[in-house]
Amino acid sequence: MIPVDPAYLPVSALEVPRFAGIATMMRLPLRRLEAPEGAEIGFLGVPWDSGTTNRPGARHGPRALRDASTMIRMVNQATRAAPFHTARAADFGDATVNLTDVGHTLQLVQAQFSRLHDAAITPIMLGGDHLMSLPVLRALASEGPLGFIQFDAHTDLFDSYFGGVRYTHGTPFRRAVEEGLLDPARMVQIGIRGTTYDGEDRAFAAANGIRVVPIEELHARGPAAVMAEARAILGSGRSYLSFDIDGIDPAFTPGTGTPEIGGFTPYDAQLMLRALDGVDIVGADLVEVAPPFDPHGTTTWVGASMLFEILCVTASAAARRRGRAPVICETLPAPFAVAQHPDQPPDQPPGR
Ligand SMILES: [Mn+2]
Repeated sequence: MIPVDPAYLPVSALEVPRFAGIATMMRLPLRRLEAPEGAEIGFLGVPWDSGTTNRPGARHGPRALRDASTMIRMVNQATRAAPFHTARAADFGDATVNLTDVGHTLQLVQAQFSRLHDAAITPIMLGGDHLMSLPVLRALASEGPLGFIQFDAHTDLFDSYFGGVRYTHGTPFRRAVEEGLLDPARMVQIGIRGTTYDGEDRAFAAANGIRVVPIEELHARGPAAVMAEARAILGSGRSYLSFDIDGIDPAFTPGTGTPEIGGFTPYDAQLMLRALDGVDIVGADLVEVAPPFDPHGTTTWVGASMLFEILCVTASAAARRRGRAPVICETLPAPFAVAQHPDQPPDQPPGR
């Protein structure tokens, strides 16, 4: 494998133990937002959780994810993807936020992601709570509405909380649709479940043509069938990938603000993320990891591992936009072809 630039390869654990040194994301080089040129993928943390409606703690997510991510190696053994060889990735540290002012934070975070976007760097945001996807979308949608795939227990399409507060982690995608940042006809939300208020968010989704895949449907049809449909919805246009760690069952990821039982497994999530290879992903995030509720570190470890899957498909898209083929590790045998399990019922996508 020949990397695009050896200066952007992670520190190898074959040379320096992974517990040693300063923990950058996946042991990538640390770069400054003030001089971002050269990178093609940029991790940027948003240590902010003032949008949470229940248990806070996601402000500690970025640092914990960096520590856990030092376990990540070079190659995806399931797909042979070599993301660090495919695109130049770097860690841009954490965005400046204002924990006491939602509006100011939305402005600050948008401006910092715009710096990456203006330098043609594809951002991967480390949350932080899910409200922080909104300023990232505002930074990325300058060329028009985006397609959108969301893995989550909740739609985050609610209108307001606490007597009219319109900016919480339960409302970002309602705002994003209203602002024209997302194309509702190219939106899909997977894993929705749990108790709810009155169904108003689902009514908004239905009225706008947003495809919601409830967890019951995902379990019944399986990841392959659901992702075939999701890819058709996203199409070939620019798309954003948002992964809320609470989409995964809290048996695996208890360290989050609003856990809901009955979720998908980490393996389901890996299969679904791998199925996004070839989609034109122009930005991504992983949010809602709350280390104070994660005493054993399982949630951060799952989150860091999902970020590697996200990086693989995002690096692939960044390379394709530049006319390069994604690098694969030819030393590995051809991947096992994961198909729909024969025990799954026949695929019958419902009408939208
Ligand atoms: Mn969410």
